[in-house]
Amino acid sequence: MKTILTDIVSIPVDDPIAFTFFTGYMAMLASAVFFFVERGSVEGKWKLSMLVSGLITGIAAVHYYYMRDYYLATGQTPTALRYIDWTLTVPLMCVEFYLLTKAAGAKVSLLWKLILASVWMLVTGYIGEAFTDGSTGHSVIWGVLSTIGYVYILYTAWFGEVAQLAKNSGDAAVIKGIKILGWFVLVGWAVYPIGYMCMPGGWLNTGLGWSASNVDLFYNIADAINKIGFGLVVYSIAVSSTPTAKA
Ligand SMILES: *C/C=C(C)/C=C/C=C(C)/C=C/C1=C(C)CCCC1(C)C
Repeated sequence: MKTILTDIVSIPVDDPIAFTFFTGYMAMLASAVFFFVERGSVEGKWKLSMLVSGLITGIAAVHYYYMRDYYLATGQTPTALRYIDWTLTVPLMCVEFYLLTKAAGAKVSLLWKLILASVWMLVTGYIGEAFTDGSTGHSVIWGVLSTIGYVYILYTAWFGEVAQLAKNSGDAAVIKGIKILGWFVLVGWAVYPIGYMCMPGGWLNTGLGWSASNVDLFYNIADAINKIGFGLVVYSIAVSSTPTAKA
């Protein structure tokens, strides 16, 4: 893909969306470097989890690099790039849940169920956004269908297999870590549907008059919190159960 116009187009100082695209990019890149490097200081069984944290933020950094350009050059929401990024990174977050509970007996079937639910959530959300006719009906139908996938992941993390396995692990760091990740899914992930509802025809757009430009603002803030936050939780679990690691 060709880099679009970064050198020519300037950042308007009063544009918070452009600001979050740039800071989001740098934060993702810095986090990826951090997770890749720190991978070397944790115990062997946590190295794969740390690698996945680095991949999540690294993949996001590359997409932010392009989304930033796209937004500056066109002023439009980079919907396709956004969903390509999520389609790679959200399943990787499911992999984190799987890896953390693997020692307690998590089966590959759990991983597939979570991945399937996340793909469902994202494909329906993409249809809702990319193929909108600007009507509330379209936005609501696809938003509700998407939410089914979200609730499934939420339920699994809080009450389902993931929660059960964490409890069975008997590892205090894992129990606490899964609890915190559950909060990320409940609160941090809930920011995305708020952004979604700002699109033309969305409830917050038609109901409260929130501008469609808020979509990217919510998504950018949520991405930084969730992707980097998830990685840091995994890192703290790894460090607290690695006797020699210095945090
Ligand atoms: C790193 C990216 C993450 C964690 C993305 C998460 C995205 C969601 C939880 C999106 C959820 C949506 C709904 C629950 C309904 C409306 C459509 C979506 C796709 C925005």
